[in-house]
Amino acid sequence: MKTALITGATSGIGRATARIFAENGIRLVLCGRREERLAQLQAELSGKTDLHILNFDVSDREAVLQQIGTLPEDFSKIDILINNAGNAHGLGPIQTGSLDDWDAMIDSNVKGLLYVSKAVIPGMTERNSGHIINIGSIAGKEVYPNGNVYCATKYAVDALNKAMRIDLVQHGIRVGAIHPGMVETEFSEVRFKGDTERAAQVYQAFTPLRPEDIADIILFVVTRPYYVNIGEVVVTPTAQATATISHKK
Ligand code: NDP
Ligand code: 8X3
Repeated sequence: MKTALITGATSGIGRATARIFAENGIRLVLCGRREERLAQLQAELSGKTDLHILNFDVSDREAVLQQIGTLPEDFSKIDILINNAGNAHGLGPIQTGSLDDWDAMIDSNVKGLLYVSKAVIPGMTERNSGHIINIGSIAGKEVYPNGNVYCATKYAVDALNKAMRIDLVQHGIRVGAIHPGMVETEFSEVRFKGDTERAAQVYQAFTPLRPEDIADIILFVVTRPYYVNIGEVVVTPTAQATATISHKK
């Protein structure tokens, strides 16, 4: 049985991935800050697979290293790492951007991804096996108006995904990124600081991706034969051609 560690498992893409992995008999280490959501997932999925929850903020490096470093033996050999935790905070021109929003995005999307990777990769290099999936974004392929710092963090994820692929190839570790366009999750609610009406408008007048669509792709990527490495997948709703060009009715 393989073991997967998923960050950001309490919502959206991470939660959908936890569910499909559980259905497919993958042992789970599920991470997030919202303890009650983790407990709910544990209750929902523990009949389907072995599951352990970790409650930490990915930007707290001591907590990341301590919690992943002291996993119970049954869960300590991570075969699959899903670096998913992250969010956008705000959408506006750089000249009026908030330093707190910038810190939050850089701390979770970039530094958090690095801290978790630092905690997991040594076990993989020791065993000369493993699979890392980094959740990037089309925002890491194309800068769009008002996206500035969020785009910069996702460009960093794209660069780190490529860097991991290069540095880890000698250890037989697979590395790949998924770069989604618009997926209807809590992403826009977080970006617009709880303004649910504005968040809902993002997904109106076209059919957005569902988190389950991304989870399906992740399952496909991690279930290929070991000699197959999928380096990156860019996936958008059919109605979205680029970050800024969508066909809305
Ligand atoms: P959600 O807001 O639904 O989920 C975000 C998840 O990340 C939550 O589980 C949240 O958990 C976790 N998270 C955020 N910050 C931290 C932190 N500092 N420490 C620990 N966990 C954290 O959004 P999505 O599912 O859409 O987002 C998942 C990933 O997908 C993100 O990296 C996002 O950038 C990316 N993405 C999303 C797209 C979209 O359109 N939705 C498109 C392209 C990429 P908790 O709050 O419990 O800690
Ligand atoms: C989330 C998708 O287009 O809002 O990364 O940047 S987008």
